Amino acid sequence: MKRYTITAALPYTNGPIHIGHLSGVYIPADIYARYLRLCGKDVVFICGSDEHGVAISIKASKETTTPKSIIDKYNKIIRKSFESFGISFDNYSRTSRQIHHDTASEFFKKLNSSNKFIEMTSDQLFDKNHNKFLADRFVTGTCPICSYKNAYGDQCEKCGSSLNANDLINPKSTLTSEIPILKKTKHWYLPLNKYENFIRDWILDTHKDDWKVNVYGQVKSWIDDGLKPRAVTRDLDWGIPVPTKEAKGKVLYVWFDAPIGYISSTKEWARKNKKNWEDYWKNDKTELVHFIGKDNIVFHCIIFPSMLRAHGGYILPKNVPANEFLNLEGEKISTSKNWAVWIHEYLEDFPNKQDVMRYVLTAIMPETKDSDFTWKDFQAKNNNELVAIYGNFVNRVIVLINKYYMGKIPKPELYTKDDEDIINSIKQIRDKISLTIEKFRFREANSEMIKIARIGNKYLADNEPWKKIKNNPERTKTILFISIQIVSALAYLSEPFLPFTSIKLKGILKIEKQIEWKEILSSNIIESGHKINRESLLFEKIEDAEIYNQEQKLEITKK
Ligand code: B3M
Ligand code: ZN
Repeated sequence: MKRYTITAALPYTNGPIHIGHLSGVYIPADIYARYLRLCGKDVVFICGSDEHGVAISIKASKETTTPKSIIDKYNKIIRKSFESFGISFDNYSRTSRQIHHDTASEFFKKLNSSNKFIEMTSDQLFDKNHNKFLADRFVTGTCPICSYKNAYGDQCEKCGSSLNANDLINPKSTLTSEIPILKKTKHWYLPLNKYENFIRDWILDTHKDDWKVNVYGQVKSWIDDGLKPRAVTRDLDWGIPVPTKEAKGKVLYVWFDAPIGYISSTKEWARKNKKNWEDYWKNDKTELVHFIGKDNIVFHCIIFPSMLRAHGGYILPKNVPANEFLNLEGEKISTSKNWAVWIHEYLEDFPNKQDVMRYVLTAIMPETKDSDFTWKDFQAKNNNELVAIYGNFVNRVIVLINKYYMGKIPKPELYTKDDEDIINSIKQIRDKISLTIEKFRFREANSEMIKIARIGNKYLADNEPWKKIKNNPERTKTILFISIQIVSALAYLSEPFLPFTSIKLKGILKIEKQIEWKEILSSNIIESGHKINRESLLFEKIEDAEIYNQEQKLEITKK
């Protein structure tokens, strides 16, 4: 049985998550994991909270509290948002846990003892008033690549370049706005320059056709520019202590420890489930896939793979299907400006409408370029697609079977070519969904899924069973028998996209059996004589007033 390790970027626990996170990372990863499980594959779907790094210290000082209370607070909120949205992680860990500290420390020690690092003393930015070195987000300045004025010491959010604090032009401390001085300090560096050929052979020479253009392009431009040694330690007081005596008071760079979090989360899961974690990380038959946003490409395609390579024994990702960004009402989502649709707030305003948001975020997923979420489009997709196509088709079939046969599935008595054609076309869609999901084209897969209901509606409209019930009962029975097979197929095939709806629909149909994906519709899913429940609505129309409220909520944040 084929084995898969699927990871989704570990969210920083310095704030709640919003629709951009879901659309870019967690929904595609969840669709992929659910689909593979339905294919009978051995899947572990891994995530957890990223609880180190400067972003967390900064948030703590803003809220005048400790990093620990920040991570506890947001870990709880984020975990709940994922759970209520049906993101089906097999394990959601935290990088503050002992198992992770141990795993990351061991990893560092192994690289250190096999001389994979270089140790260098150099001048680093230092804030005299706070008596602190200014790494990563503790310093901002002008980006040397795109001239954006507020780039961070580790990354420019404008052009996406990953930076070193010393590269910034006119650096300023974010603690005091002071101009920092330079002070000498020693750090451990991974000499990425030594891994250039490895990355070139592995990605540039072999993955031109099966990796996404945006991912391949970023890797290529990094390699073309030439890689430099990168520090994996920091002078900070929040993080995993560097496990060597000479590094007292220093911690591991958050981007060194965080990806190891995938490994420690897998270990934690394996321990709980009596599995061997190494099967998922060290067996070259296992496919490792990282779901991330575009700002994380360099870490997952260059730095982490180089770490794994330096360590030895680990598999490399088979693919890294990074997405672009989602905008909101035409503007960049911004946490600091509160320009976002927060998941925990959405759930309060629209309880039980997780699938609606999942559907919309899949339909507009920023797969090849940035895309835009608008509340009006959200409403239109709900009303014109989920209600008018999916819900309507299912409802018509369930109502008619209840009305004509008291809910008992009729026996088909008179087939026409049309019936066979329709079943074949649904089977083709099933295979098209497989193909597109396997190629990470989730938007297309989602639109194929809704096509099933569209075809079902057309079949009903063309065959008009309600006009035949009196003078052609044999034909009516067959049409409704075929229709209920399509409804059942939809219950299975929409599961990766609309997991809550799928459960609800299976409940109405009273079907429980497990069917492997490629077997769906290869025989009847539901038999004559089986009794189904009465109809109940799968989707409700969303009124203008509800949309207006959401738009107002955003308007207010602009003021
Ligand atoms: N926490 C960055 C982010 O949320 C980071 C991802 C870690 S994945 C190992 O964008
Ligand atoms: Zn820039």
